[in-house]
Amino acid sequence: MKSGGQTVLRPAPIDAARPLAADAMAGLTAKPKRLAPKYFYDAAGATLFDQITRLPEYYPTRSELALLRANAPALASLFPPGCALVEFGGGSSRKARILLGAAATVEAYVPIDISREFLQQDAAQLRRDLPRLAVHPIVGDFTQLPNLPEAVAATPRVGFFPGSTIGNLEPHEACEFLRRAAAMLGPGSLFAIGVDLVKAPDILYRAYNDAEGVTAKFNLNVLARLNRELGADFDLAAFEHHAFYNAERSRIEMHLASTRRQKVRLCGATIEFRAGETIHTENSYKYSIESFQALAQGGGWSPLTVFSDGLFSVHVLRFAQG
Ligand code: AVJ
Repeated sequence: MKSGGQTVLRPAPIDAARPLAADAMAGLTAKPKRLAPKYFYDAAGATLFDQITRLPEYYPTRSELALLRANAPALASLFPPGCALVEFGGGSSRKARILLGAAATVEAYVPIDISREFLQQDAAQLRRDLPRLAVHPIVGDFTQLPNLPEAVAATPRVGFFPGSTIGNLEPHEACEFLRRAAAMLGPGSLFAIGVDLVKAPDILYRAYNDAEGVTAKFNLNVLARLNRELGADFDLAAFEHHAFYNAERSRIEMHLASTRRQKVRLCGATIEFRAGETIHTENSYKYSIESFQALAQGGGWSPLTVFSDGLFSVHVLRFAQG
């Protein structure tokens, strides 16, 4: 901002210890430039993602909800009596409620999410709707795998990781996550995981390039967030949403491409962009049923059953040994 030739400082909190500032700085000074997909989800990003889940082109949410509804009794019949349902980074209990409604045997629900406010609201509503259920929300990043609450220390566990969020991890990270989830959930536990499937590239392409441009807004919102929270000066009109299927690596890639040569200020530094240079903002890995089962086995889990409609899959895994 300029005023009478003087640079007016914005009230930009500059704190390298803050994960967003430190990560944004590291990612935007790296080659190639990148930003982690977890930063999409501020309040505006969560609203945009919610709109994505209702787009005609974005099949994953509809497919997964239908699979959960159709197979909830079969899934629930596998749950150990008196178990705790532990949900990783779900964003809302909407999908867990389908399982909770079919499995009267679930005693406790432990949602793990990064948003405290959201978790508390959701937990309060769930306690009203299902008074017999003990709800123990944990504030945390699902990849950090926080300790489970004392109250479920002696309870058999069922993990639940819907939404194909596991697709944001590199396959070796997903394997490591599954290994650590096994250690956290313990021997004999089950794990239900939603995983998007490899399919015709045009279907995948459309799911991330919707006609309304909601996914483009969602992608660009990460730059708006850096402007809002870090006082950066990204010109959103000078970046374009790029999403494409990388068949060699079985993943959708999302990028933000600079439409021209430009400089952006961020946390006291100047970030330079060449015309066409991109920021890599997301990978969304797609698996076949077999390739995900092989990954799960590498992480210590045995495939028990899988539900699929050809577009999306819900895997049920068991952790046999300690
Ligand atoms: C929440 C990671 C499963 O990869 O489909 C949707 C995020 N990005 N549209 C996905 C997303 C663009 C979504 N996941």
